[in-house]
Amino acid sequence: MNLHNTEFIKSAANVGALLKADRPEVIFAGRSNVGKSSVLNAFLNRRNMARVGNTPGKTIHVNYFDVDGKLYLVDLPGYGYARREKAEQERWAELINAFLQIPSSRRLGVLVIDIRHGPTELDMTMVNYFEQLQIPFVVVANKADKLGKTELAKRTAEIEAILSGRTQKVVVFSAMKGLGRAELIRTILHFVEGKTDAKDGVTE
Ligand SMILES: Nc1nc2c(ncn2[C@@H]2O[C@H](COP(=O)(O)OP(=O)(O)OP(=O)(O)O)[C@@H](O)[C@H]2O)c(=O)[nH]1
Ligand SMILES: [Mg+2]
Repeated sequence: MNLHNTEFIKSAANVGALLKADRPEVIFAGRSNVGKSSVLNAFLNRRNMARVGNTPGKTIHVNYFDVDGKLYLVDLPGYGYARREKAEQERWAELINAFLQIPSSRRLGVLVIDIRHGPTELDMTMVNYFEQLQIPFVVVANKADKLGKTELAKRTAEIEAILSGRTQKVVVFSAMKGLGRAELIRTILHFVEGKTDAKDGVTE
């Protein structure tokens, strides 16, 4: 699979615009501003594939990217943006619910949390969503560059303890520094193709 051969397909703003899940999907979910788009870009080693914003929670869109005609990467709108109006929150819930309920045989969730704060209560709601719908998920503990060594180890152990037995794995990550990228690639490709070695048939 050639990760370079990725293109933006569609930004779905309403339920009717969502795509059929006719191939495996990797779904990036998480709190607004946690770095979902940045993690997606880091995964692809592309600077501007998914839009990275300074104003969180602005867009309520489900963004689809096609990887080599074999996989969809899906950037979900973030949750928990405090200043969002109620009508917008309802629109978020409707879109996410509709998306998650589209029948699909192969879906992997990538739950992006902030290594300094997560998992928050809303993150645990997302965990419950994934579990109810039997979508396996990995946790990307992002912004690791913001912590020192000791604090990093402590926070990682805490996150692992809270989510053990529920997530496939916790990947310590920094979209800014590229930390954890190889592990995330390995994990995602293992899911998509059943391959264990990230270099196996992959063009990065
Ligand atoms: N220091 C640091 N900053 C990061 C990291 N990842 C993302 N950021 C910053 O966090 C902010 C939000 O990043 P986005 O990727 O837009 O976050 P998002 O979750 O996609 O946000 P929404 O789409 O608005 O929900 C940006 O200013 C990024 O530069 C990281 O690993 N380390
Ligand atoms: Mg984003």
